[in-house]
Amino acid sequence: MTTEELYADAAGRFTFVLDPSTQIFGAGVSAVQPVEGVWRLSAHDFSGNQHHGEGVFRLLPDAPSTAHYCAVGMTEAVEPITRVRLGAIDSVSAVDSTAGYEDFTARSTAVTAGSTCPIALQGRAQFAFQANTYTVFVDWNRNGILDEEGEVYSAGALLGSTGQDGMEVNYPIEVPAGAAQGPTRMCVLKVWSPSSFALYWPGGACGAYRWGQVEDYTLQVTRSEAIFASGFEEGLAAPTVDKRFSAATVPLNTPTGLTITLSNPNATPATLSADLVDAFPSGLVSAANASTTCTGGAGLLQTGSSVTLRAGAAIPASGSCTIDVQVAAVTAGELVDTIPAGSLVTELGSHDADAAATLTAQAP
Ligand SMILES: [Ca+2]
Ligand SMILES: [Ca+2]
Repeated sequence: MTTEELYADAAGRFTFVLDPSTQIFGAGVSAVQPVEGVWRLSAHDFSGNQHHGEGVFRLLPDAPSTAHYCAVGMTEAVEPITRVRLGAIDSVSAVDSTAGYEDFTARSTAVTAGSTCPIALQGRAQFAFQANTYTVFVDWNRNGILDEEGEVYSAGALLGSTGQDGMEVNYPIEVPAGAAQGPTRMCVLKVWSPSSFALYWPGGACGAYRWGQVEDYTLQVTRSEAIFASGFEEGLAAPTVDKRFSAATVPLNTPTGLTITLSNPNATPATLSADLVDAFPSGLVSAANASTTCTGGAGLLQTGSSVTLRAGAAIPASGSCTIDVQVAAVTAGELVDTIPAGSLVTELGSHDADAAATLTAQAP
């Protein structure tokens, strides 16, 4: 952030630039660098009107991947994690370690999607009155980002442990049913808190913390053996299709919006393995160019009487995307536009109910 005066542009927007000269300090974080992680920006109005606002944003690496996780470490003193147990992992490490980060990714265990895996954590506090919080991050969707929704576990806190007295945090880690298969990064972060009355819980797996330690492990995620006859694995929920017109009743030859919403309840994106075609009923025609928020693939294909989302497009994990098209009725009466069950085919399953919407076109 510059130290010069800042002026809004004609639209009233400010641009703040975080760079290595930006001086930023915060509770539990002493980063001068704009490190990757969760940030909160708070603005106050000094004119006496008591206006203020704030928002949370995240700094991410340019190209997050499982080959490049953001850096995390300790800037002050190392207070080690001394033992981590989860499944086949029983990882004992030095109580007097001086490494803020310990790479134990070679230590791994198998976990099954949809199961619960208890984790037990031990570590050393500098003083008997000191509390430490233990936070576990798991990159369940294997996208190179460790601290998304459903990937952060505030596992517990210990007060004044020596790291060798058997005191431990116990927490049940629930492996999401939709977790991606394969080697998956787990990060354990232990950080100092002023006391057990003021526990500090990190929100992000990136950045520079002051006192504590970080250890990385590998979870080998497998899905359960049960396979449905359709070839889709148990534990996955099929994507759904919803469609609606902007207006229920319109005059003839008057454009109105048609929105098709594709939703995916799974923790991994659902990629279309076949074209999704919405063939309009007789009497309904395209009135303007269609657009979509579904990314990937070859985009949309539009004709006068249909719109198609091409194979390769993806519905975001635990989210949805839409296809929007302006249509108009050229014949009067009730026009029912249906996408039959099974038309949306993705690698995570097909939708299992007809999606229909009715437009009533009124003759003048
Ligand atoms: Ca350790
Ligand atoms: Ca992730």
